[in-house]
Amino acid sequence: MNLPSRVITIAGSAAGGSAGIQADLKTFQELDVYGMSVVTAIVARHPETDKNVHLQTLEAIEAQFATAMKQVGADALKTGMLFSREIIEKAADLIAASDKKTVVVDPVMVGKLDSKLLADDAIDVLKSRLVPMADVITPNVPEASYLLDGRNLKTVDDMKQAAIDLYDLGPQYVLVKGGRLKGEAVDVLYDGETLTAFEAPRVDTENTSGAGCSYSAAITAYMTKGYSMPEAVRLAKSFVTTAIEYGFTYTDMVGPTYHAAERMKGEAHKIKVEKL
Ligand code: PXL
Repeated sequence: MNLPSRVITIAGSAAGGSAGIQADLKTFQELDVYGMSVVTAIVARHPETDKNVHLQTLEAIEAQFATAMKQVGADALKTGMLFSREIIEKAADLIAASDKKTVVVDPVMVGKLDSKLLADDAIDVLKSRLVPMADVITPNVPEASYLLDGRNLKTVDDMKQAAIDLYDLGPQYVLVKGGRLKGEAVDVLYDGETLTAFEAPRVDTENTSGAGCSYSAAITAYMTKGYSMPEAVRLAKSFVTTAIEYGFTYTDMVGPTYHAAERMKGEAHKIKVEKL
């Protein structure tokens, strides 16, 4: 039997199950990748104290990584919510010391459910330590803007320039995701030479919690299966667009995407790919 490839996500736990570690693991499972997790923080609002971000210790983070590596090993590593300078540095040290093959860095900053997922003083270590290790970084428009000192990004042309400038931080690829702009959902990939646009129709829904996590998890999964970066992005965007299309909610809160949609509905979205 060909064993499934192995991915460790180093990210936050989203108790509601729509985003973070939970979204990553659901995505890995859907794409037949063996998922493991290193929980950096637990995001869960306490009804009385209102505390929402519960950081894990560096010791607990290191122990989880050591356990996953020893028990299974990894073909790829993905990072999500890391929150603090110290955790970012720890994640960078662990990645540097491992014989990793693929590193996907999702520079998570703010969740759809109002939580702040990156400390104000942590952006510089994210840029200087973690981003340069990445095969790909996957910022959405607000994250790309923050990584570029607050630059205003409104159009696909702005996203193109952002991708070019973020490439200077040292990753192999930059994917700027335009889901938060108006019109078609256009994402721009840059590899230092070529800009490629990936376009999907906009889905009219509020239930997109964790869409970004799931998208970058799917990119990671497809990369471990040997797809090139543009192919991994196209397939992952198709996966997440179908998951968004069938997103739902159980309550009056923003709901999850439907991770099983592609499998259960037997549908894959056609993504328009265009060299710019
Ligand atoms: O969707 C971004 C995100 C990432 N990671 C964690 C989250 C969220 C959003 O709520 O809770 C842990």
